[in-house]
Formats: sequence, C-alpha cells, structure tokens
Amino acid sequence: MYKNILLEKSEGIGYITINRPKVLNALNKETMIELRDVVHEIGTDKDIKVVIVTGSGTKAFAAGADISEMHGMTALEGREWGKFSQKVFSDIENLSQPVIAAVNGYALGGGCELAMSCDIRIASENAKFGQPEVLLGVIPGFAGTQRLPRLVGKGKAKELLFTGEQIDAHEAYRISLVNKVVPHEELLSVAKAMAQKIQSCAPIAVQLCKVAVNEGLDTDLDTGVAYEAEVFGLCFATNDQKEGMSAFVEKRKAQFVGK
Ligand code: CO8
Repeated sequence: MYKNILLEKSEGIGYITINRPKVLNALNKETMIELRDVVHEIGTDKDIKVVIVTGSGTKAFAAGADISEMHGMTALEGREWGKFSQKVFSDIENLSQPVIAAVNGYALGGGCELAMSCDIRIASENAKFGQPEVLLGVIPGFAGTQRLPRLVGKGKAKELLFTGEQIDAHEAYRISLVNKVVPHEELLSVAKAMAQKIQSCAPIAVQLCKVAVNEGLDTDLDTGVAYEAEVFGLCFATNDQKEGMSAFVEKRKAQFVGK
C-alpha cells in the first residue's frame, strides 16, 4: 500500500519502517507524504497501543532529508517543504500512542529530527547521530533547532548544530539524546519489550502522561502543574483507575481495558 514505508501491525504494536535502504532511508517528499498518511492511519487505529519507528537495512535509521531532491529548491519551496515536514513530525510527537524510535544506524539531519519527534529513543550500538546541515549550507528544517536543545540543553545542542559533528550511540546516551543503547541484534526485541511493558499499563493513563509532559514542557511550571492537576482529575473518570486501585487493595493484578 505504501511505496517507501512498511507498516506492520502485530500484538497491539504498529511498526513503521522507513524503507529506502539504497539511499540510507533518505526522506524524500513521497516518503514524507506517506509518513503523514501512516501516522494518520495509526492514530485512528484503536487496536494499536504503542508505535515503533525504525529504518530498513542495517546501516541507517534515516540519513536525512533527500539531498538530491532538495538541492535545486528555491527559497519558497524550501520553506514549504520545511513547514510540511515539521507538521508531519509534530503529528508524530502528538500521536495519542507512545512512539519509540528504534535507531538502527545513521540518524542524521532529518533522520535525527525524526528520532527526536518520537517519545523514546533506543539506539543500536552502531547508531550515529548528528545535524550536519551546516556542512550543506542550510540549517535543520524539521524542528531540529528546537527539539535538540530541549533534549540535550542549549550548549550541547549549539555545539552539534554549529559543527555538524556526528556522535556515536554512547555519546548520544551520555548527553540524554537517547534512552538506552543496546547491541544491534537486540534492538527490535528491546523496543518490543518496552512497548509490551507500556501496553501492560493503563492505556488512558499512559496517553495522559504523554499529553501532560508535552503540553507542560511548552509552558511555565505553574501552568504545567495546573494542567497536570486537571489531567490527574480526569483519570478518576476512567474504569481503569477504579480497576487499578481496587486490584492493588485486593492484592491482584489489574486488568486494564482502556476505558
Ligand atoms: N539524501 C539523498 N541520498 C543520500 C542521503 C541523503 N540524505 N544520504 C545518503 N544518500 C545516498 C548516497 O547518495 C548514496 O547513493 P548512491 O549509492 O546512489 O551514490 C547512498 O545513499 C549510500 O550513501 P554513501 O555511499 O554516502 O554511504 P557511506 O557509508 O559512504 O556514507 C553517510 C554514509 C555518512 C550517511 C553519507 O551518506 C552522508 O553523509 N549522507 C548525508 C547525510 C546528511 O548530510 N544528512 C542531512 C541531510 S539535510 C537534512 O536532513 C535537512 C533537513 C531539513 C531540510 C529542511 C528543508 C527546508
């Protein structure tokens, strides 16, 4: 159904795989349009509880926006392309389901920006991260100048943005760009295990955690805390809250239904 993306749904997990391995999964327009559509499809699929995003092949998660497609763009075309892709990544960030990036190789430029739009990043030992745009005469255009400092702090983000330097998975872990680093062959099984662990929790509570973090981080602490109180209150309108707390009191395992 999709040309450049593989979409698989299994046991409540949606697997999105960028599938252009010959060009290291470079993100061309066609792929970004498909990614938008896949994200929409998954976002409206009640059976999908967690999403895993990865790249096809062993070498790359995504080596950036497609340079061969971009190099002849006008200023206006560049602006439109950037805005379109920013929206796709913000749709990923705001998907109701948690999204895990399983970074299997190069995550450069738009590839790093794609990983950063996911909620959690797990990197294989051979993953490499970077924002090499300044080496091409541009700046990151898919929100890298905004998400990178939010994840690693202003100083480190500026260093990576100004130098275009690539860092390995361990350095990415050290600066909190990724949550964990695992042997390459274990990447998908670790991502799946994390997805299953998330799935065993109350689904609405997990979704509301995501909303509270995302909304709160873009505001001041008092506003974020007030927002949390509202969302916390909402949880008491769910069956899962009653089930979760009754199960604790009755010393049994909770059976959550997502209602
Ligand atoms: N775009 C298009 N093709 C690519 C890309 C890319 N980003 N990356 C790799 N490829 C292609 C290569 O051209 C090559 O194709 P071919 O076999 O036809 O020559 C194939 O993939 C394999 O690549 P290499 O032979 O270069 O493989 P190496 O192992 O030697 O090197 C690297 C791997 C280091 C990853 C290298 O390919 C590289 O440096 N790639 C480019 C990385 C990069 O600069 N990414 C940032 C792109 S810009 C960006 O993402 C900005 C986003 C914001 C845009 C805003 C728009 C307004």
